[in-house]
Amino acid sequence: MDKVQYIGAVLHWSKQGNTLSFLTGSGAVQMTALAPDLIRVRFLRPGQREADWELINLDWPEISIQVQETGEEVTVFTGELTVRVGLSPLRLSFYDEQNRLIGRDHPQGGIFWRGSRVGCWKEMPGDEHYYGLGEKTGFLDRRGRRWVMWNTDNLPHLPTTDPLYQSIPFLLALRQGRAYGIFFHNTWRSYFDLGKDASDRYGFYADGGELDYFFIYGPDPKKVLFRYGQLTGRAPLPPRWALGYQQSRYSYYPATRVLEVARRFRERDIPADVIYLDIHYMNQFRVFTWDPQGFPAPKRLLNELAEMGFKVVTIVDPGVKKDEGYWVYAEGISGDYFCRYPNGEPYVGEVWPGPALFPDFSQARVRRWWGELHRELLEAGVAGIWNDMNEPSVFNVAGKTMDLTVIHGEEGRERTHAEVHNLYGFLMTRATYEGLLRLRPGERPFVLTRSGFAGIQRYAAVWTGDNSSWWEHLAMAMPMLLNLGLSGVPLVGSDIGGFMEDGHGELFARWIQLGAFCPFMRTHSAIDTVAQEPWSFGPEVEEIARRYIKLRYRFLPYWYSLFWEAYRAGLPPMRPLLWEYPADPVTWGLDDEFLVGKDLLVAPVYRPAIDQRQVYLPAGTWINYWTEERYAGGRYYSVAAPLDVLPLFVRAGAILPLGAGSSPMTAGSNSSGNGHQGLILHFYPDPEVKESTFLLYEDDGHSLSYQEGHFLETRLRLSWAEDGIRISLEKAGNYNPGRTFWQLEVHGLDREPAAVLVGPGRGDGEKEATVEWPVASAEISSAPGQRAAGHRPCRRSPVPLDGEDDAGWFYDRKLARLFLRVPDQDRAQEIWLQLTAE
Ligand code: MIG
Repeated sequence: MDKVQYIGAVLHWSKQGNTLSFLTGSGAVQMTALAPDLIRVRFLRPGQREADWELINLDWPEISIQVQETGEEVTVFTGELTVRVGLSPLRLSFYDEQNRLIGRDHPQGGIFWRGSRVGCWKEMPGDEHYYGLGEKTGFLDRRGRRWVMWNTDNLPHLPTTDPLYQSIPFLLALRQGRAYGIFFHNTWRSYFDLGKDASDRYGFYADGGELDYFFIYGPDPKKVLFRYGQLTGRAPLPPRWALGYQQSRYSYYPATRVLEVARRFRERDIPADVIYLDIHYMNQFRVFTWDPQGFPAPKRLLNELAEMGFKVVTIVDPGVKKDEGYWVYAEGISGDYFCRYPNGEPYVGEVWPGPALFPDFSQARVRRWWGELHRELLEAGVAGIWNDMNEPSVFNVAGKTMDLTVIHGEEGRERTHAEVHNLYGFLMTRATYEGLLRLRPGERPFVLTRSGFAGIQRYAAVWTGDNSSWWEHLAMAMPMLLNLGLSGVPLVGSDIGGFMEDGHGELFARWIQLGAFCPFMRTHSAIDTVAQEPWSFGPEVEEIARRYIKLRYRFLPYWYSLFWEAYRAGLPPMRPLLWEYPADPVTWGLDDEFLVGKDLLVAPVYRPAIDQRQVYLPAGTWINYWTEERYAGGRYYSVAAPLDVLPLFVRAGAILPLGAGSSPMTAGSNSSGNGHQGLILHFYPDPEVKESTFLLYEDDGHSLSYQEGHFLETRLRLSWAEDGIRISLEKAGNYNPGRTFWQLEVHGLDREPAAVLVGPGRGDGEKEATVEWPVASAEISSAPGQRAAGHRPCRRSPVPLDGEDDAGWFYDRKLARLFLRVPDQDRAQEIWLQLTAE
């Protein structure tokens, strides 16, 4: 057994541009300042080959750094960070602008290696908390365990089960309200030991490859994720329909059954956008084929579904059936697209179709071929692709996956499966995503994946695989999805109702309530389990499902704007409370409630027979979405939660763009194809909140033209002053949603305004060309100036506005709410609710 070696003392150091190189007896350590808050550290050992997986963005504008040497230390100043490099032995310490220690190599550790294993130990303060690491079981805070990065189809998901399908070696650390991140850029089997080996240190190490990590400084967790998104890529906007409700089953079979399920949704007035076809749609599990008995006329089926407003997503697994008469297999053999053993024999593994071969997605030419294979599916009308089993999962073998000696890569650039394994799913979704993009240029691809790696957000949505219909898994979905979000993946969800085992009504009701506020909302269940459609558990549960699915659709404009924020700034729409309240110790481990955006707090019930639950409300005032009751935050409340109630709170000062009560049938395909009908802007003014903003984002919902600037951003602003409430709407961008009127509802007004004045706003309307921290959508600018000239009184209506194309306002004393309609204008608009007579 090799002995652990530590990095040792620096023999010589030098500086080129923003990179410092330190030579030790073990190799060279390179430290590069990519940005004032982003430091890359690499340990280069003799004879090592660089990984080049296009996982990270290395295109950073050069920044200026200052370097100082004192006897035993080299100090680097980036403007935001001070990095002190101890020379004997080599140790890194990171300090903030106020010279407070953020983190440092462990005094007895630092960079180490043993044979091909390589890693780094860091000091672990007793009060530091850890998040991220992708898809893991357990609670929100990752501290105290050793976690493994090795994509595995591991069942069932017990509290101790690790690893699962996704590996995302990104750690978000939070201490006393201040955050930093570590991204370990290494695809080999790797480990994050967060205090298991010793209680005063944490470490990350891999069984091969390089020690290559990025230190990202906050102190705001949003800033860490912003940089992480710049480094590993951001999620493109999903097609709007992918945010709607989706129904799946392993498997809906045959075609008539699919139609029957789809029809039931429409008959029962339950909105849904997508229906999934699991493995039985294929001819004996041959990918890119249709079962001739069950699905004799796929085009006709998909047409009929499209007429009902349904999109179809089909599953595609990586294993290609070994069958001489099967064209995909034949093409793969003649093109030399499959993975091979070092001796040239193709690798064969047992999966659904029996013995199967596995495409080598690490090669660009193979990805191209695979992408092209989707042509017929798309021509038949398939809207999106679901990639499963792509860990890859292999039956009846000890490691549940491919042999580690199998070779990937072009000649001369070969890599073993041990190095490529964690990337296999990522590369498969890349092939799928890029294929869909080529086949349907200009349209947003939709890919759903089980397996992935850091950066998976660039190509796919992620669902958390085979959970079970257990209350424990309803509870676990929250920390799992929250940490996936903190690992840079915004479009995530768990199988609603649970996949394995038999679901039941109470569980389904509670799960659909949670699912309505998860980014990706899909019900799915396994073969041989009880049916799990919204109507499967009797009329009471059906009514609850209908209500919460409709609520999902109401919140779509809000969700959609949050996905814009995810695209622009890498911020997750579903977020733990610590995201917005990092200095509040209660939030550090809180994972049975969460935020959607900054303005909505969701506290699902996750145990049976509950009609009350404890809800922690953080600082500020919170408003019960259902009752409009107001609560002072900073403490727990016991909140009523009978079976049909999901506790839901709105932050005082919030602005929520919501769909009108009559929800569109589908997210992506209402009459104008953009889902904008019936938008209502809800304002929740509060005297304690002087000003708040929300960036409403709109576009065509399906094309890529937003990347060329075809979108509309409306900056909504709400401010409270002595004399009244000001609301302003500032539009920027060149997408026209065809709106003639804005509809507004102002909540919590205990008296009728003396007057409502409407007029032009200041409207600088400037668009920023680049996104820099702090991001525009998170920014709160100075309060709008005095009321501009030219404001006119708006007509007060003594009766509720009836929806005619007419401006006016109506005050409902009982609801304490003001309803307002104002014509849309080209310029910025300002609305002034005069609370005291002038
Ligand atoms: O071995 O395609 O996680 O969602 O329904 C099971 C059948 C293979 C696993 C997926 C699940 C899917 C199932 N698949």
